[in-house]
Amino acid sequence: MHDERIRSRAIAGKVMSADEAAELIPAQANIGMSGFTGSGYPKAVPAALARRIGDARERGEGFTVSIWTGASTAPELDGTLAAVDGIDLRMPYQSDPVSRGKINAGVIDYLDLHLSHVAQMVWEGFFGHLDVALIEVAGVTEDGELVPSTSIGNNKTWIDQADKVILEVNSWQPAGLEGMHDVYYGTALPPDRKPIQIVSPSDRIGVPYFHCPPEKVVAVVPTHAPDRNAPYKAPAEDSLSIAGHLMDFLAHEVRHGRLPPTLLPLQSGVGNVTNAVLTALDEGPFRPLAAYTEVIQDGLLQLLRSGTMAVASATAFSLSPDGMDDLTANIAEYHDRIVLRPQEISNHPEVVRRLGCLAMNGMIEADIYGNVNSTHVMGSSIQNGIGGSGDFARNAYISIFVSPSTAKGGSISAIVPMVSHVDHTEHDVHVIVTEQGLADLRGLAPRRRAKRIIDACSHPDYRPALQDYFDRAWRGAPGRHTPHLLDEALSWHVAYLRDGTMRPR
Ligand code: 0RQ
Repeated sequence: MHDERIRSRAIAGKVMSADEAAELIPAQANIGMSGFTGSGYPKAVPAALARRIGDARERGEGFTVSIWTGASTAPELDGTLAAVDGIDLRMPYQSDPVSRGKINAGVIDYLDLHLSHVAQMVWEGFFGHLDVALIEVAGVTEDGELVPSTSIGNNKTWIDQADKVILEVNSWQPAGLEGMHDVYYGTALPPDRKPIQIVSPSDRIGVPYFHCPPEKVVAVVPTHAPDRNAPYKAPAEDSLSIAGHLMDFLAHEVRHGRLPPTLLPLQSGVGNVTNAVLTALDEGPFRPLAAYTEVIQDGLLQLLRSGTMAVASATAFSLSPDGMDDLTANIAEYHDRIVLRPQEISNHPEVVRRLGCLAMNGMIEADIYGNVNSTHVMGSSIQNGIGGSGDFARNAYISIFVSPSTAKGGSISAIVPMVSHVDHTEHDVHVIVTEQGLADLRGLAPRRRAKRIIDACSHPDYRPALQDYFDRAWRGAPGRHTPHLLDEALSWHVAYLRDGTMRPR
């Protein structure tokens, strides 16, 4: 099996065990790893490295490493290394419960970055020198070209920048992935940048492989292991209501001539709510659709399967086990309708703006003026990170944020007087949707936005208190453009931390 995947003789000569490969990583190294939304991450060497760090710690010789990726990975990577306190700095996105806990405990430094910015910042040298690239690939060609796996993320940059490259060749990944990727080698720093020549989501501007000088490869570890592939939950009632409101909104925009009947290229965040929206689109009237997005989740694959969607561009898959079985079984049919790109291209602001993407992302909370918090719980604790939401929201044709109107069994309102952290400002947020309804904020000054959001999106249990806050702010604030009572604006969060609920007493 591995002989078929490792077709280069020079590379095949470097096969070794995960433990041997982990020994080649220097203490305190900066390591660029593959992996994006639970796909295409290395499955064996991170755990071997965690064992090595754990053993060294027992001898009193513990060390740490810094982990750079595309986005979130899996327990085998983030979880194992965080559990042995082996991570010094982590960037640019994670969603692992163990590493989240260590970040919030102050053990791991975390840099939460716009995903399209990462490669540029690494070229500029802000994070120091990249010592090792640890990359999962689906295979190596006769010429030593690397066949990317189920995510691309920042792999091209890691391979280019690192002193040495460790490859995991995963024979579990479908061989039919070969040719699906479009790795663009034309990016540069200003003033040498050229336009990104993508005018349609299906455009290919690169090559299907990563180039890597064979002498840079110091180890090759064969694996046969699945991606994280978490199952999606059956859509909850809230998700179905949100999807329904969005479908009505899109139909309204088509009727008013602001969107074509095929809509515009979709971007959708990951999660159960956005997956439910994609499912609703399959039953809707709009077709053929296209996606220019970050992640291909089950809902998007289903749209491609049914023919509702013609083509999808992304940087990674994020599939359930059923979704992965479908991709593997029908990969020949999907092959020419899916393009996986480096994340600085999948999320490129220039392309997102040109194509006019419809961006749909989840949020933690929004305030009555439309500022959105995607990342922090109660002001201080990171949940996941901004990911690509800002790359798309800031540049989208319509920027949409979705969430249930309450969290934690109703004890938290997702609509608050003032957000406890801002990721997307009122200027970047066009539409907010909860199960209660949809607020189209375009063209509305702050006072009218507040009325629209409170009336359409807030939960009835919290609506009177939000209206009361706004009314008193209107009367009592020092200015009436965006009136706030500063000694009260975050009192809902304070109440939750003190009493375990935001509910008015
Ligand atoms: O926590 O599981 O402990 O109960 O947040 O919330 O409702 O399951 O929703 O999975 O869609 O996640 C914003 C986090 C929403 C996500 C966020 C708690 C809630 C639960 C998850 P529990 P839900 P989702 C593409 C684009 C930023 C990155 C992004 C996200 C947990 O969408 O990370 O958009 N977005 N990337 O209980 C306290 C609130 C809360 C709250 C929810 N108001 N207060 N806790 N929660 N609202 C992908 C990439 O870029 C890679």
